[in-house]
Amino acid sequence: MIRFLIVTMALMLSCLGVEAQETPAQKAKRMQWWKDARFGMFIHWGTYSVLEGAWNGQDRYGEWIRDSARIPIDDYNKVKDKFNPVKFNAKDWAHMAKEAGMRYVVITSKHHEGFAMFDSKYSDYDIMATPFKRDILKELSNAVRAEGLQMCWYHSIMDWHNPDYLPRRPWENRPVGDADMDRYVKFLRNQVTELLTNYGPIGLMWFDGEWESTWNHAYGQALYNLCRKLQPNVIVNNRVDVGRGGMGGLSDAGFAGDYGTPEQEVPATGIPGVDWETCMTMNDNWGYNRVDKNYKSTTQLIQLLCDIVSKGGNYLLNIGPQPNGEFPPESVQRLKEIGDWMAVNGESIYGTSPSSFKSLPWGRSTTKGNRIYLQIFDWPASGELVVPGLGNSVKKVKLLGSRQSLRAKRAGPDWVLTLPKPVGKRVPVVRIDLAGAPIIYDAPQLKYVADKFVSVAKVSMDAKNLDVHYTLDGKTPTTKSPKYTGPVTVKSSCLVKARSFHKGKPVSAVSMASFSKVDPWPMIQLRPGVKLTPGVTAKVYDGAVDALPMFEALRPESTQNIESIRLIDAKRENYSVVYSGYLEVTLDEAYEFALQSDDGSRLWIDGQLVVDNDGLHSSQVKTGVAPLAKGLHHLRVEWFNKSGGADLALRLGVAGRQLQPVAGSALFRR
Ligand code: H79
Repeated sequence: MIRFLIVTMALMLSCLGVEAQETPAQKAKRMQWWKDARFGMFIHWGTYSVLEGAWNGQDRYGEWIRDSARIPIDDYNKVKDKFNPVKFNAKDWAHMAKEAGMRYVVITSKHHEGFAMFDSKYSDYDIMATPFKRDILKELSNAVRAEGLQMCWYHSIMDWHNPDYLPRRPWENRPVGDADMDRYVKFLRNQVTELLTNYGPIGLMWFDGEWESTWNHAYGQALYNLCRKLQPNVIVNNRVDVGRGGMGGLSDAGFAGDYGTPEQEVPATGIPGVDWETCMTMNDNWGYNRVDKNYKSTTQLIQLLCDIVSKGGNYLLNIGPQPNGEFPPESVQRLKEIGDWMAVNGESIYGTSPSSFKSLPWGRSTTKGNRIYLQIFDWPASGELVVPGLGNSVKKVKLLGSRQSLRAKRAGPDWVLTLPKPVGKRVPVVRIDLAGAPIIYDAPQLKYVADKFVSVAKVSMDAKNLDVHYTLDGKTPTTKSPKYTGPVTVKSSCLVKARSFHKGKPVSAVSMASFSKVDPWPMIQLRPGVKLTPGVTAKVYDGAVDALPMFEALRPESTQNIESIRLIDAKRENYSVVYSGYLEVTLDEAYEFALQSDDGSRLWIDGQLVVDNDGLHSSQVKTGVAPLAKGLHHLRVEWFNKSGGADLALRLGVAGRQLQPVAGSALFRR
């Protein structure tokens, strides 16, 4: 059987603000302090911290303890009576953030448990109801501002305390009673108003817990607007609205929110024009857990900061303070060590633009005007550091924290720097002053939908401002090879090679991709007499799952006929559907399929997996390609919804051309 390469790629999602009143230049100005800051402190502190991650003999819980340990509300309500952090000193915290090189502090004004860490007149479940009775947010905002940093709030939309909030946790037998989500939203807006009125200028609002089914775009847009109305310069993250696609954290266009929020992960590459901030724990929990000693090393944390900033993102690094009001000693030590590094190397972080290089084998890079910074993760044993494909002349090279200039010599398209003996520091940084803005000799980027084709494949080649020459016969491109002017059509199996040239000289590595012409999967021959009717069959299965189950082992609750691949019930939770039938295609071609779903889904054609979009996530598109002969093919789409929003759509087109929704007229069932 032909093994067919499946090309799946997450659709590029852009995260654009939707405020029509604001021009891109005005938004850029509002975002400027945050873009320059690059590094912030997250603080998860609340009633859960008192429990230190332990309940009923289990000690692996974090800030989700009320839910994960299934603590009844009456028991959990008593936890706040033990909140008495006598060693809390806002000035110490603010000073540690400042000394670590952080430029903003985001603290939980309210986490999912619903407890307000401030004096709220709209709730008795607040700091004034604890033995501590001090407005922590007031003390912290004053101290943070005194250090010259921006004070910011994390505020959970999801609320496990307020009786009006819906849904209840699935395991709870707390009656719904006369719960009223609209009334909850009023309460939420009242608290947000307090936070943006009583505590001076706030840098940003970090919402979370927006993924439950009760939150929607109208609420999200209105909450965003409220924040901007109360403080026109405030920045609001994208979790205010429902446009986020999974933990990757970026939003689709048309949703409110100023930036994307990848959680515990760093995007593979930067995304030009999209602002984002990776939030991350130092160990395995956001809230304090007394047995969690799985801390990342200081070097790892610095490398993560460099990686994120080199891709154009911000790093929001979390602390889970102890019940006594002190940061865990492991965190204090890491903050101090990061601060020592930032004091010397911070200029390679603050106010920088992303790396000019696509990738560097030994570390990361950032850019500032005519300067590039090189953050060295792997010190070369030879003492010679190759800076690949750098076209400029070099004016000056310096290791930050030392006075001496370093030697640089040109080696073809590269520069080679002579480093001093290993300096034994964490992540040394080299600064290069160039004669002009960086010119990088990148190998051409080859773009195509699939490397297996039926009739032709189209390849585009991009090397920014450099010339590209290419070959289709496996030879290394020279200036005599064809020059790239537009998409190249490949008609038979071959190896494509391309290289960038500058002023008639090869200046980059050779990029390559091999393409194969394949036989399309044969059409299905129906036995004589078999009659087809339009539409597909949908088998519906009840039950909560986190990923697509083995449907063969399950019994459907019902089987229905439906005219196309679409949602059967947008409101229902905890169910799965398998759609099956035949798809008719009109050409012998490689077809591209785009499967969009919330939560997970998969597409099978003729028994082969073509698109895998499984897992718990909000609406997300994945694509795949299948070579199909003209005629009928078996089609099967599996889909499930756990909770929250629901979505399903299938689009199709000849690979490389525009995709269209799969029409009911192309679908058949027996
Ligand atoms: O406050 C910390 C965590 O307690 C909180 N966010 C950080 C900053 C957090 N809450 N939940 N989670 C993290 C994980 C939740 C994941 C999921 Fe979903 C919610 C999986 C399915 C629904 C978000 C939406 C990710 C995929 C879809």
